[in-house]
Amino acid sequence: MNDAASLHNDHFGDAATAVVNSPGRINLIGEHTDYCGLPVLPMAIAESIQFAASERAQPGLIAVSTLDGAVIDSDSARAAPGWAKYVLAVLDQIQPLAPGRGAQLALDGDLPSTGGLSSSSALSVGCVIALNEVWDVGLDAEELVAAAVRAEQSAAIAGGAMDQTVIAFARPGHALRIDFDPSAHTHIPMPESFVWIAGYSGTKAPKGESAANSYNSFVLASRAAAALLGDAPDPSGETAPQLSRVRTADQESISALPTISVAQAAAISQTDNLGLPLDRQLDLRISAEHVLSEADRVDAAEQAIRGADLEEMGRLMDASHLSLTRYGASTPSLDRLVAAARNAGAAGARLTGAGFGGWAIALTTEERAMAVQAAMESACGGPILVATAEGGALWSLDAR
Ligand code: NG1
Repeated sequence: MNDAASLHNDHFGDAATAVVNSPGRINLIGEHTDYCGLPVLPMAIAESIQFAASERAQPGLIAVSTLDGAVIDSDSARAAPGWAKYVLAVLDQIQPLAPGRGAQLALDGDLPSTGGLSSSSALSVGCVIALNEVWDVGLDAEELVAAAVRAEQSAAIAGGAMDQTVIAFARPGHALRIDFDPSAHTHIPMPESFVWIAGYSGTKAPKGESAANSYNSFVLASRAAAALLGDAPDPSGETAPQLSRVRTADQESISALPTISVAQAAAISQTDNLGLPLDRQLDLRISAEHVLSEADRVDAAEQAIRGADLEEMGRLMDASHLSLTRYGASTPSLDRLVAAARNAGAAGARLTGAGFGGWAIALTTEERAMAVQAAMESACGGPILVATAEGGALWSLDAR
């Protein structure tokens, strides 16, 4: 029995009827592209959050976690901080589909909640799947992911769907290329010669808090850039302009994109200002240059991984990090971590996830792995982990 199942037994006095393992992820390449409808290339990792759940007679949800010993009761915990916010946001999505039903949930895990490894999405996806099982709601895989995305968007930032998708659908030994426009999932075998090291920069990436503005600025800038490059806003306001629809824009038009205020960007894209200060300035040229070049790097990276071309993959990661630094997503400690990995002989290194703190990844070989880990640890103090490609939360259900 895993620790979540034992906790469920101990705390609620009966056995769980649903057990889900929801992993974290590293994104290998394709950063800040998902909310533009452009591809990403992440993989699920071994570090995860486990859920053990069962039905209870009273409506609502009681959740208990070994992570901090907290007990959350949906009747009284609306202002609860941290992980509870995501669990309650999921409840808001699923409870209307199962009116009057109640659930009890125990959580355990070893996934760091420091930003960059997707602990919030591991929570959301695992919780959606657990409630879907316990209440027999009948959501299919795509609907489960969509519910988790909506829950997180309501709890934190106007994010894309990369994290929830890979956490749900990943297969062991494979990275997952995710296309959004049109939607497609491609499982790409990970070469045995590739060793992935992830290191913490020492600074949290609080996207639900201070970094939310930075992230949402990127989202709004990309929408306005797409509108100016020719993707006309939808008059109903239902879908925002997306850079995926102007992927072939010429360099001259991209170079001519202006710097404008949030108020202007919202007007041009005919979308919400995403809670940003109206006079904040957005550089649309830098936005489009990063996003469109990063999408090309995803295509090239898929080929490099398929061909087990470590040097080429490393080169693409270095280029991605440079572009993200210009975009405004990196920090001095992420840059230190990346430089330390490269100096120790990594083929390439880059920040992973939204940035603003959190984690960086390096690609290396078995022979150099120890040296790269040691260098990353001495640059920022750790923790450092060797990231392996694991199965996603839906795979964990099927593998039972
Ligand atoms: P992280 O930093 O792992 O939460 C966020 C978004 C992704 C994606 C990346 C940047 C959420 C839940 N996650 O990832 O969709 O936009 O930033 O590539 O919003």
